[in-house]
Amino acid sequence: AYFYNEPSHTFDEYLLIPGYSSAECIPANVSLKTPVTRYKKGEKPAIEMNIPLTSAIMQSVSDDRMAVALAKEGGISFIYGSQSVEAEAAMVARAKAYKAGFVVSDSNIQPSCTLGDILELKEKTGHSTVAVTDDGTANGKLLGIVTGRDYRVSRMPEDLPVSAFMTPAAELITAPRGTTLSECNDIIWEHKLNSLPIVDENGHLVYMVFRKDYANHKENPNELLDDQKRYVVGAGINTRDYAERVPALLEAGADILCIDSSEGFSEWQKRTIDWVRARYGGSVKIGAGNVVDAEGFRFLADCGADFVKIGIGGGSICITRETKGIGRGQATAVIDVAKARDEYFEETGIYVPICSDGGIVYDHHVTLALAMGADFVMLGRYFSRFDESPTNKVNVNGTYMKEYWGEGSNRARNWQRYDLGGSKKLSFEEGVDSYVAYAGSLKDNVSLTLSKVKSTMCNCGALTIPELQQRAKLTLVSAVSIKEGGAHDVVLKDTNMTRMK
Ligand code: MZP
Repeated sequence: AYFYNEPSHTFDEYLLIPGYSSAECIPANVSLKTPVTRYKKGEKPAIEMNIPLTSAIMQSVSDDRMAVALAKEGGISFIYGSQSVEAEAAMVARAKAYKAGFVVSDSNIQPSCTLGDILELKEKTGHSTVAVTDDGTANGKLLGIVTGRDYRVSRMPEDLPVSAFMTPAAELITAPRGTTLSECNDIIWEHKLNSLPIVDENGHLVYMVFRKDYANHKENPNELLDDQKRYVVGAGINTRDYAERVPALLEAGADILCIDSSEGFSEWQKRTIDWVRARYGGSVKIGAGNVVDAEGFRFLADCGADFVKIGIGGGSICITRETKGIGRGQATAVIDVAKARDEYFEETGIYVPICSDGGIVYDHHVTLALAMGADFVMLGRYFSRFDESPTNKVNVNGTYMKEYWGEGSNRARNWQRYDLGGSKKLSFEEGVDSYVAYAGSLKDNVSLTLSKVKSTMCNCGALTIPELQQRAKLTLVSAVSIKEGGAHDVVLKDTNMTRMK
């Protein structure tokens, strides 16, 4: 057996030592832009993110709603693959159909719906506006808009011409009754309207379609858009059914794929990437993983992976280390793989971005992962706590929680993720089913997290992620000094106080 000389460490065992900060080093000057896909020296990556965050390929984390919310902030969601090909492709298509900034409604419902159905949909999705279309899809004809806190159907006085609602100077852009929801979105987008009157044959107003975020829309410079102002959307795949899944996801508009596996140093990943390259060449972008050492990285880089994901056993819901005895402390894994990534770049002139996946507990762990060499991170628990995650918000003993379960749990039954050519089942669990404390909106939390990341970067004298990677000074801390890092030797006034992470 080979024995590593050093123990493997995790993020909590490291601290950053500040470097010189010039007067320029202020959070407002920090750029968090980062590469996502491989590129040659002197060229630009095909896909970059404006913030270094991706959401985990998990049932309890990444669906179409999460994908849109995260892309709005500048990151990428990888929609979970542990569902049928059709269901995953439909989620990708819904996220891609969502036009940046000017979507009327992202929930559609059939005309036979009851008020109860609408309430249920609203509760499930958190949307305040629901469009009723004749076939329940965005391509169906728009029959009405149900809006407002009390879900009254918005009816307009029937005998008023639409011009009565417009200021004389306003350009009168209307749509006829029967316009589809998608068409309304297109018109709203094209003319940058706040609202679109739907009129009958006599030019009388039937109802108004409002831009979804009419009240508080502000352009976000970080928004991650590809062609045609659509959000960038990722999707998970497995090493079994890629011949059916990949074409369907690409057809639905996925911009980037990622092989979702608990252990990626395998022939199965090579076969999957080979198949994608043989069929699509380099035009389809595909990440692979997970690995925890230089050998695993080099294998996947040589296979042609666009990015490589790092992490085994560090996820908050993961019990792989306990059940199978495999894994490595996440910090050590990132440091080792980052070194291999840099050597690979030196040797081949090809930069293969790396993603630290799992085990981020505190916001400063994001900064540590980046300082250790990660180009971006993937988070599950973090995103599962937000309004936008697909799971139920439940009240447990007076506290709001969201459900969060691992892909290797009995609940998810994602056998493909743990598959090493065996039978189509999970033989034993590698993940748990859990609750996480509900934390509000993605936007508010991501902006707080990133403000902390930027602030620490300034302490290290870095205005970009590559500068942070070059300049960071990292130190291991002893168990005793970890204790020193928290509040200590004082009596906390609020004994139930949950300290802000
Ligand atoms: P975390 O952000 O919750 O700590 O970790 C999320 C990561 O854990 C995922 O991106 C994935 O790599 C991993 N994961 C997902 N399900 C399991 C499991 O059931 C798991 N064991 O380890």
